[in-house]
Amino acid sequence: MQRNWAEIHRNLDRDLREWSLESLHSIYLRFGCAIVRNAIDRMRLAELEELATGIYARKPVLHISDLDFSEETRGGRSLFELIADPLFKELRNAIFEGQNYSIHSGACRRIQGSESNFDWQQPLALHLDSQYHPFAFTLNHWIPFQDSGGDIAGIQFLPVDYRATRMFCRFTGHPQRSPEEFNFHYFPADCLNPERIDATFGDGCLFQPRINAGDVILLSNWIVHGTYRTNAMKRGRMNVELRFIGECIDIAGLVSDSGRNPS
Ligand SMILES: O=C(O)CCC(=O)C(=O)O
Ligand SMILES: [Fe+2]
Repeated sequence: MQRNWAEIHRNLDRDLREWSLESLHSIYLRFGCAIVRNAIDRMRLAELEELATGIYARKPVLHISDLDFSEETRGGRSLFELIADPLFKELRNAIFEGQNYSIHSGACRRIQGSESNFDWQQPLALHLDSQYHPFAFTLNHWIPFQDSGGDIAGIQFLPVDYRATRMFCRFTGHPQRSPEEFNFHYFPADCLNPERIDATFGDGCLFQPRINAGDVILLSNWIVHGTYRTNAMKRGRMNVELRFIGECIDIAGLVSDSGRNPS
């Protein structure tokens, strides 16, 4: 189905002050994602970036966790400070209405630039986090330390609601072949090839925003996404991911454009 992707991308991308809880919750349900611009105090972001750089210098692993920040600062600082604005907690409560939720993880990741030569992670191909993580609905906050998606590798994602995404990925809840690493045997091998995505949703469906220091992207374990890096993006990027997990694979409240459940 061809949709007006440029308009959808614009609609889900707003400044913190332009979102209400109702508009953010409803856009997140409808498109499986949203961008909240200028949601983080820059000083706080810069302080945590400096701490992250220091921790990584001593500990060259793929991901450093919120526990590392806690140990580094004797319990003084946490990555979760980045989503201190009350809107984020209100959104969590709305999304997980009717079920309990808890912190799944708080972590940093570094993605290699096209011409940098560190031992950072290579760009991630399109995936669902549920191919790696539990199936229970998980709200992810993706937060870059630098302005990214321009000169620096950003992120891309397919703004489609979580149940339509799950159907597109032909997820049935049952293994589809003998066990593989993580949960990959629950998904057909070719379900996320870019041609199939374009053929199903139309050109321009993937959103590859410029996403700046101070902005937050709301994603989930049921959204198609991956690193967005072109050859022009020479420098590496560091970002934070903050995840909250519920008890169920589903969340309440999803209705389609026509007011019916999309089935
Ligand atoms: O940061 C990236 O490039 C990919 C991040 C990702 O896959 C995630 O946050 O789940
Ligand atoms: Fe991911």
